[in-house]
Amino acid sequence: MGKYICPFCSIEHTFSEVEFRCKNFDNCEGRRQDVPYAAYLRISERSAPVRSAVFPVKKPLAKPLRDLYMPTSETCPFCGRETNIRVCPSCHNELPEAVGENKVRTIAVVGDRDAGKTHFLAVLIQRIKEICRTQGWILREYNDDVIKHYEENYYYRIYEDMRPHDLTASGNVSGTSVVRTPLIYNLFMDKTRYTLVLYDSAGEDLQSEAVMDKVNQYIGKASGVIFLLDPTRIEKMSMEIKEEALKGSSSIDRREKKEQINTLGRIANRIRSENKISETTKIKIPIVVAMSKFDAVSEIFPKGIEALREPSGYFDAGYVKKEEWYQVKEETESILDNYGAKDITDFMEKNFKNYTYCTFSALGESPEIIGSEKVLRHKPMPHRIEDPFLWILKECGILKEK
Ligand SMILES: Nc1nc2c(ncn2[C@@H]2O[C@H](COP(=O)(O)OP(=O)(O)OP(=O)(O)O)[C@@H](O)[C@H]2O)c(=O)[nH]1
Ligand SMILES: [Mg+2]
Ligand SMILES: [Zn+2]
Ligand SMILES: [Zn+2]
Repeated sequence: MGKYICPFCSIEHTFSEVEFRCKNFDNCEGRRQDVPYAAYLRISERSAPVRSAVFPVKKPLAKPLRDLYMPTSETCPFCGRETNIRVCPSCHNELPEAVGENKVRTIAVVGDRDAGKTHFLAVLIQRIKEICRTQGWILREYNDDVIKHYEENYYYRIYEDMRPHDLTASGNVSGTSVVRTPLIYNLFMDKTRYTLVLYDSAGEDLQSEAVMDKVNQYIGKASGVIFLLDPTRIEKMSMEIKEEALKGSSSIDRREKKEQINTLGRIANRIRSENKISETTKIKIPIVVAMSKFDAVSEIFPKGIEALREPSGYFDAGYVKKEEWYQVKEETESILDNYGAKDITDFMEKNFKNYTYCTFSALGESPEIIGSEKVLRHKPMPHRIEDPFLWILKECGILKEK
């Protein structure tokens, strides 16, 4: 209690350490080059942008209250104007309001290159908005930057240009980066407001623990992790998939593909080192292994795989149905075990306390290859894409299970 983790730089602070930014953006005398913000952007001090003053609270709250409440406003020591813009003392980014109420939940979407993370996030947001409409909830972008970020880096390409996304560029660069910019939403459910912070990752960055240390700190601090597993990379499965579907469902050469278990291993290591969890203790952070690209593999699955073929029943219900979830988990796990991915299920069992499995498709069909281009014949037709997300919300105490 009384602490929060910055959704931008992942550094933990106590409530009383919060700082404020002057609202007098253009005329404040305290305007100067914002060096902590430049460090967050990984640009040199010299090129730091000039922004209005950032300052700590003048009089901290009395000790017993200090850990209970986050200060809500302060006056600028330079121009005297009152401000309620709370910023992180480490990176100077504006903090979502829910930070002070401990109602921020962060979800890390991870997996190898080409596993489908970017398409998953692009389509998931649309699907969650649909669910919210049926339930009378609201999912709203945290600010205009998020609207722009989502539209430009996730939405337009597949809903309007009808072309699949390129693989995501590494976040290990200076300046702004798509993957270092989280997607932040406010979720209004009944009378409660939550802030959801969704992190995409570049599979390329997850190939090295040294890079992960620099750009993927959020993984170890996340409220939940979604690990996307690419079925077209599970050898026994890929041998049965039609050539055309296989080609359309992948952007990298077969020889470039790495074993997915190794990435899962690095994720576990990252969580262990961040939270000082020993090798012999199971990790408690909820994690779901979500098999992507179901459309490309559904044909090859044997009889008995039934729940996975049905649309998700949580859409109308607005809660996680225990029985349905159990079937989804069992069927996915049995597919992994039967198609030679038992290394994954064994690893999960050994390393995680709170884990589950599911299967989804973001696009609903393989992109088509025309000449040297990949195109989408239809707008995304997702299948069970909400499942991993809703399970994490349940584990975070936001959604009910019945
Ligand atoms: N058949 C099928 N293919 C998909 C689906 N989603 C993604 N793909 C294919 O997988 C490729 C990679 O998807 P991305 O979402 O870019 O993968 P990523 O995990 O973000 O990859 P990195 O950014 O490199 O980490 C796409 O270009 C598509 O060819 C899907 O739902 N069905
Ligand atoms: Mg990507
Ligand atoms: Zn920060
Ligand atoms: Zn000022």
